[in-house]
Amino acid sequence: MSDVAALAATLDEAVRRATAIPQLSADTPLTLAEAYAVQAAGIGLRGTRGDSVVGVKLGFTSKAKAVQMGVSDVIIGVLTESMAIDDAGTADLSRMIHPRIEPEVAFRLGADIDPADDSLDPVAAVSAVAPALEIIDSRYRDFSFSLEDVVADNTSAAGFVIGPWQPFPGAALADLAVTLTVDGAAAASGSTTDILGDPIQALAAVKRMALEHHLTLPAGSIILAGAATAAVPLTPGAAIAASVAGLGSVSVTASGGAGHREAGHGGAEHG
Ligand code: OOG
Ligand code: MG
Repeated sequence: MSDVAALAATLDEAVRRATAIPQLSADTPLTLAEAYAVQAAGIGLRGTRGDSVVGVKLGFTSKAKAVQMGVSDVIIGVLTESMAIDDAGTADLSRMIHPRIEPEVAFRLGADIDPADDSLDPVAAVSAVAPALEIIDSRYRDFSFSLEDVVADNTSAAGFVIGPWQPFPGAALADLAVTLTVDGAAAASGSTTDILGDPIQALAAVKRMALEHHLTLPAGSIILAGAATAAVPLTPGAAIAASVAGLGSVSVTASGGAGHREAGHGGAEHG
């Protein structure tokens, strides 16, 4: 049996020091249930510093992401207030190790979702939808991990930016072109179909996984449906924008930060 609290503390320190650590699974075999317990304990540590939960995120809902990371099951993580960055704002890279950025679709809940309520359609609880950017920053060296490692590490969550909220059409959001630009040049492109066939499918997945992993989904929660493309490295000074056809666009600029600390690698890691 692994020591959940100690593993959560190790990951939490890696976040606070912005320094990469070896994969937990290298010394401590973890079950998926233990990995989610480590994730929850880590969110608890953030809570003791005054941070609060504002939503959830899915990972590996697109094939491009699963292929990029070599991991294919859908996973869920927790978004906290300290991760939020204003649209057109600045991401502070000095607090990150080897950040990457990816274009997503976000939902906002207008009503509570009780994950245990079988008769509740989670789509009916959504009030708004927006284009979004997620910044991921694995706490593991070389951004490499097993499924259990990345779950324990709160699915690499490090920051998110939500574009202008649009009223939720209540129906399909498939087949909308998604583009990611870095300093105005195309860096990745895809379609909302790449997110589970349609990002609204993320809502049922979130409800199911929230029940399984003891997460709550109160009104006001933000849900990130997962990246539509592979992630690209986020480098100091870069200006990033994502657009989702019909939903609008969202942007962020990266500060010139010291970041990029890869313990034991003797220097910077690029991408
Ligand atoms: C894990 C997070 C994956 C997504 O949108 O698929 C994710 C990672 O790639 O480090 O956020
Ligand atoms: Mg993501």
